[in-house]
This record gives sequence, structure tokens and C-alpha cells, in this order.
Amino acid sequence: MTEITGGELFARALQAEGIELLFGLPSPEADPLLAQLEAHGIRLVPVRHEAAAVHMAEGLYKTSGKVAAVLGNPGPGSANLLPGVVTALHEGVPVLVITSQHRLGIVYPCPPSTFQGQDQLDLFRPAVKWGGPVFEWSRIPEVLRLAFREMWNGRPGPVHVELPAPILYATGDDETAPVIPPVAYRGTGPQASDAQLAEAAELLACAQRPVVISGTGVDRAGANDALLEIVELLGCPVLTTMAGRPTVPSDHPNYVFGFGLAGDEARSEADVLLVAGSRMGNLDLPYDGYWGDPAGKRLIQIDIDPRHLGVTRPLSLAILADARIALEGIATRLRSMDLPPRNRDDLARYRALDEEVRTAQATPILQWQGPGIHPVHAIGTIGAVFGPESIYTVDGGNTALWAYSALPPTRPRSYHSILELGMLGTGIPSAIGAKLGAPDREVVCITGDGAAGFNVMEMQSAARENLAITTIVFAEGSWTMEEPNELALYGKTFGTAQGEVRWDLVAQGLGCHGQYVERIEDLEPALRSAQQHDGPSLVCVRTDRSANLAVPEDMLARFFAVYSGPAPAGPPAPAGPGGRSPASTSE
Ligand SMILES: Cc1ncc(C[n+]2csc(CCOP(=O)(O)OP(=O)(O)O)c2C)c(N)n1
Ligand SMILES: [Mg+2]
Repeated sequence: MTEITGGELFARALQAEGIELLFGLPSPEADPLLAQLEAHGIRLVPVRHEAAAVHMAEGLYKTSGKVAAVLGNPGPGSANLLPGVVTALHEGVPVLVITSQHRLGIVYPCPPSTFQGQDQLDLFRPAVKWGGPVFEWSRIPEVLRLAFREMWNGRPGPVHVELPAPILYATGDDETAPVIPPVAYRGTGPQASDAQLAEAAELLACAQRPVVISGTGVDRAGANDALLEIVELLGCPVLTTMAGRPTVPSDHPNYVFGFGLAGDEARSEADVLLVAGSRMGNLDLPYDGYWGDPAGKRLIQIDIDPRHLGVTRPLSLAILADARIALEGIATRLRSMDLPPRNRDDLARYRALDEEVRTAQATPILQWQGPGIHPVHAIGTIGAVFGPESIYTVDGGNTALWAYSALPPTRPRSYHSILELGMLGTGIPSAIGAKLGAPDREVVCITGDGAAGFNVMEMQSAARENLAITTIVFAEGSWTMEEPNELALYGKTFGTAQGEVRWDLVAQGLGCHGQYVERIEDLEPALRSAQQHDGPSLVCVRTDRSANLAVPEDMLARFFAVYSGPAPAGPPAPAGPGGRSPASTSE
């Protein structure tokens, strides 16, 4: 028998779950836990804002698949976690959210006299998959098991444990509260039946025009190789969902860009579609105008969560399964069928159309001449310096759209966007989490200047932790993405001008290497110097305001269609950006 504190017991349970990082701020209510972290192989990474703590956990998970814990003090620190937690819920990011609490007698229920009194269970309920309190010392391991079981049930996401100080300070006999490893209480994800895999393989093998669509779940499941093997065996086009950009490198010979005419044509002409790891949510424009008439088509969907199946498009075959295991099963069956090589005319036609549209869009951009810097020219230079092997976190409005189309193809788990919730401010902390998850790789954050402002203070966290990330702020001085609607409807902008900020000087004040670039020819040397700096760097690029605004019409129209929904059959929508109703647009 050994008498240990609740803090030590909690740390043991975290260690058993493989937690290596805890992002958050110290407070007396959590000290018995914090005092035990190091002894249990867990690194405490303090932050400048608790929401950023959750975004760091997001970057860590998206890069490495590792789960972190985050911590807030009773009241304000826990409340500050919330934007990050909501983002994690939308992004499908598993994270253990720990909120400290005062002695329970003054909180549940909470009289008006209570300092920092807040019913945090109630506050967090809609933002997490599951939440529960630890009200007894001996139940610490069990409550954490409850939390982790729910974290991995269906689509992963945040779970919440409310941890009152007296429980952590209390001591008890460790033999009365054994900690057991995950394999002793959790199963692995759902698996497809043989019959389902055989049916999927049969449908795909017999299709005239099969198309494979890859969503973020493919990255999360590590199913990238299996997915590409299916594509190669079928000789068919592969598209990604909007958020699934990193799941398939865009230089793959079967790749077709999903958000242009070629992607629309491929989806519409397909007789069998295989969608893996995607909810086919609104971002993917799951409307007949972009996907074709569902009649005469067979749609196979593979997803880890039953709540994602057939939500926006009717299915012929719904497979509830871990994407990697299911895709490997389909690949094995297709391999054994010895399929004849497919005529590649359709694929060549889609790719030629893709090329034509992209060239038409790119030509005016490439020919664009100063006085300032065009965001695409800057992204071209960033891509050339950091290349396809780096990890990119992309944040902002139009800046993010430019980066999406102009960055090089990336490796799996190596392009982190804010596409599921659209939470600005995730880029910098997510880059920090990514660097902690992959210390040997280069990590680059490309961010709009609006987005940068939310969490730029975390550059100091990077400096303190000596994390060599490079943040590049596109500083045209505007919340540009909000301008087209204002201009289209009112002929002027309001509330979008930010004023001029020298982000490089801010970074220097935070202990980082900071550089300022006004001419495109100075960007490459600045990036190389950032790359060589042993610590975090920030490059402030004075991009051109009108160039940043001039996103190609088709790209903008698609983005607005996300909000306005399927084009109504009948009279045309009121004039607005992309010809769609702008009234319903609000990111
Ligand atoms: C936290 C948050 N607040 C507001 C918005 C709405 N919004 C979406 S894009 C955008 C403008 C972003 O500006 P910036 O980061 O500078 O990128 P730019 O469009 O200028 O390239 C805003 C305000 C949001 N998505 N997230
Ligand atoms: Mg901006």
C-alpha cells in the first residue's frame, strides 16, 4: 500500500492513456497534478491564452495522432478554453479538457456570493462529446476511462473532466484505485463485414466511371496508402473534400481538383462514387449542381461515425468502419480481381479541363505587377523555400483561400486548415502543436493579419519552448474576406480596415526573429534566414490589399454557395458575390 495524492493518481491515469503534453496555465487548485507531471513523463506547456492551448492540442493531433490534455483554472481560465474546445468538436479533434474547480460546497449549486463560481459542467456541455466530474478520490481512474471511451466513440472529439481541488489534494491507498491500460477497457473502431467489403469492391470493379473522394478521416485513420492503392487499381480519378486537401498529394497522376469544373464533371459523370472519411458537409457543396443527379449513381460511404452516413447524399452502401481497415479490405479484394487497365480518356479529359481552368485563373495573377506583393506570388516563394515536405498550418480568410490553391502538394497530416469551424486564430498555436508532434520537420504557419491577431502572443510560448516554427503574416491591413459582400451590396467597406501593424516588431518583442518584407524579391532571403534561425521566426509580408481581395470569381462563388445552399430552381438569386444571394453569408 502506498498513500498517494489525487494529483499523482490523476497523473498515473494520464500516463496510462499515453498523454505526453498538457497545455494550460498553473493554478493552486491543480498544483498536486502539475507537481507530478514530470515524474509521469508529461510536459507542461504554459500558454498565453487557454483557447490557444486547445489549438496546440489540435496541431499536435492532426500532425501525429497524439492526444493531449488541456487545463483551465476555476472560472476564467476554464471559460477561456471554450473557443478552442468548440473548434476541436467541429474539427473532430480528441482532447482531454480538464477544468479545475473550487471546493464543491461553494459551486454546486452556485450562490451569488461565490468568487469565480461557475457551473462548468453546464457551461461545457454543448461544446464536448462527454463531460463529467470527479467527486471521489478513488474514482479518478474510472472517470478518466469514461472520458476516454467517449472520446473515441464514433468521430473523435473533446471530452471534459471537472476536477475539484480537494480531490487532487486528498490522499488514498493506491491499491484501492488501480490504473489499467486502454487495451484493458477499450475496443478498436467498428469494422466492415466481409459482405460489405465484397459488395464495395464489386461495385467499383464493375463501374464504368468510378470516382474516389477522400476526406479528412483518411488522414486521421492513416488510410492514405490504401485509398491510393484503390485509385491506382481502378485507374480512376481521385478528388479530395475541401478539408481533405492533405489526404492526397495534388501531383498524383489521378488527382483532379474537386472545386472547379473538372471536379464537378468527374462527380456528375461518375456511376459509382466511393467517399471515405467525409461527412459530405456543406463545405463540399453536396448539391446536385456540383455532384450530379443521384439517380443512376451508386454512392458508397465509409465513416467511423454512424451519424455521418447518408446525411447529405443518398447512399447505396453505408459502411460503418475505421477507414484504414475498410479501404485495405477493398484494396485486397480489388487486387485479387486482376482488373484490366482502364481506358484513361475520362481522367485525361478531367485533368485537361482542370489545367485549362487553372491556367485561365492563374494567368492574370502571374502577370500581376506591384506596387505591393500579390499573396499568390508570396505563397509561390514560400512553397519554393519550404517545399512539399514541410507541415503547413493555414489561417485567415482570403489568405487561406490563396494558400489552399497555391501551396505545393503536401504529405499526409501536413496541411492544417480551419475549414471545419472556420475559427480564425488557430494557425499559430496549431503550428506550435505540430512542431511538438514532429520536432524534426519544418513547420510553417501562413496567416492573414486578422487571424494572426488572435493568438500572436503564442509566438512567445514558441520562443520560451525554443520551437523553430516560421509564421508568415500576410499584412495587407484588412479583414479582406468580409469586403466582397459589403462592396457588392453597399458599394463601400465598413469595419474591415485594421490599420497597419508591424507584426515583425511584435514578434521581436516576444523574443522571436522578426523580419519585414515589402518587395517580393526580398521574401526568399527573409524566408531562408527564418528557416535557418534556431527558434521561432515571424515574417511580416506587406501584401497588396486589392490583390488580396481579387479572389477568382469561381472560387468565391463556390465559397458563397456553401452558405446560400443549392441554387434554387426558378428566378435567379439577387446579385451578389458570385451571383448568389449574399444575405445569408456570414462565416
Ligand atoms: C474567430 C472568428 N471571427 C470572425 C470570423 C469571420 N471571418 C472569416 S474570414 C474573416 C477575415 C479574415 O481576415 P484575415 O485573417 O486578415 O484574412 P484576409 O481575408 O484578410 O486574407 C473574418 C472576420 C471567423 N471566421 N472567426
Ligand atoms: Mg487580412
